[in-house]
Amino acid sequence: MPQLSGEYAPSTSDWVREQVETYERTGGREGGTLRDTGIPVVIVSMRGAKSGSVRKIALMRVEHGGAYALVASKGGAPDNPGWYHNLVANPREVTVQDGPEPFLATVRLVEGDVYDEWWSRAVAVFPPYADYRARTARRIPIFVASPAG
Ligand code: F42
Repeated sequence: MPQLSGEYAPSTSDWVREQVETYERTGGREGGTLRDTGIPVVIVSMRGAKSGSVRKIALMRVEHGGAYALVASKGGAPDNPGWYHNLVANPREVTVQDGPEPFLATVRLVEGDVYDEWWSRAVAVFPPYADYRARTARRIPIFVASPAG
């Protein structure tokens, strides 16, 4: 099972840390949705841009053709989430878990028509993304994660 090497540094957000750990412990049988919304999440592991530690987050599951959009919405906050910087710095040190096993992934930031396509898919899965966009002048970055190799 592909795992990133190094020390795991849990999210400083308790509910996220708990969701990540529940999902990983049960292979997604528990902790697989955003609270009681019934909308599925995925677990993304990465290398910290400053710490070099293994960081893990949960994100809404936006999948198409085996690739996944990682939407750096952070609830429409004015600043990007920390994990945005991790993926920019270490785009090949990423795993995505959508079910029992994680897979090694490579991520790339998308722009233009590709961004618009993935944004539409993301809002279709999780309509609140549209509210987040309306809430901030920040352009919400989207990475696309594809299986490595
Ligand atoms: N967040 C989203 O942005 N989009 C989603 O679709 C989304 C869905 C979702 C579903 C379930 C769930 O439980 C959480 C969900 N979240 C979603 C929240 C997401 O998991 C993250 O918690 C959130 O986006 C904030 O990410 P963050 O990386 O800012 O995490 C904070 C809480 C954090 O852990 N901060 C750490 C700290 O010490 O303050 C540092 C984190 C970090 O990665 N640091 C880097 C390092 O080197 O270790 C350096 C980063 C830098 O700034 O260079």
